[in-house]
Amino acid sequence: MNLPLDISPKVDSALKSGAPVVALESSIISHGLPCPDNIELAVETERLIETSGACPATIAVMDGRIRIGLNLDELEKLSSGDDIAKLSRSDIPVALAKGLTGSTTVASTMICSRLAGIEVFATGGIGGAHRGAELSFDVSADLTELANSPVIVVSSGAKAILDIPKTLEILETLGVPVIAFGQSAFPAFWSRTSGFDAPHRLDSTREIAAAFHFMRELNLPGGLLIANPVPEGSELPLPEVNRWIDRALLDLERNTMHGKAVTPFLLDRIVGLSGGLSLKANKELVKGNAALAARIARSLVRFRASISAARRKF
Ligand code: PSU
Ligand code: MN
Repeated sequence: MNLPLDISPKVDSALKSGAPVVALESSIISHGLPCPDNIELAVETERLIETSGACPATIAVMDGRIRIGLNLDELEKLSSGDDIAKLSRSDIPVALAKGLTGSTTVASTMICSRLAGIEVFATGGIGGAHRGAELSFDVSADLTELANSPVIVVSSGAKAILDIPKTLEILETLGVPVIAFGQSAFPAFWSRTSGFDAPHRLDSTREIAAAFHFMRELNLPGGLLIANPVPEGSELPLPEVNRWIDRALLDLERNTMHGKAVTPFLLDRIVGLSGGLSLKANKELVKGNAALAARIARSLVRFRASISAARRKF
């Protein structure tokens, strides 16, 4: 492969032996959460995936090389530097050309996962259509990437700061299967329900593995979006969340912020407005998604083994 791509020995041996692997993004570390909560969560999430029987692989670009599986020093660097670039799909080729260091968003983590052969990826909430997107045209590249890269993205839905119905409409147009896990409602990041139903509901990780298998067999590009609600005890009430969001959006207008700075600005403002409650919920939902992603990765291995066993019989 003519790419500066390094897979850590641990992740490499897991992939080669067909063991379950779960990718993790790094933009959430550098731009989604304050320090030191970000590094604590990054380490804890990796540990949780390990104890759930899968190999964690945090992804970033370091000095112009795509890195799959980071060590503690590297995670710390991404958690404490103010000058870490936020790299989405359109930024990756330039970052490699310039030898930059940057954190990967959902979109670019999907691209790197595909390159490494990782099929399951855990995050917090995906990007989507921002409120007012009909005027600003601010729609995250996460959505188009879900239609392109074959990865199961385990999230708590789209971030509640976004326009959820518009985001769901775009995903439908793109033909991305959006699947709520264990409930009908599409979750809203810090809250278990957004007030809108997800197009699909599945209740077992085996069914998710089967859906992904058939997506591949149908030769459909792209992945699945799994929407896993925040754990019950950590949920924040939607009406209160919406008050914080409205206030943060007013501050955003005053700051005339745009582009990739918008999402980190809003998340940070809401941590302040909620007195840290949103941060606590964000950490718990990421851990919940990591644990579910590990179960899905294990189910995928088992599902494939059962299919090849069945094939051998006939
Ligand atoms: N999940 C979180 N916090 C985050 C993100 C996800 O709990 O900060 C990041 C992801 O990297 C996602 C990005 O891709 O926010 C969306 O940014 P934008 O809206 O600029 O595309
Ligand atoms: Mn945007």
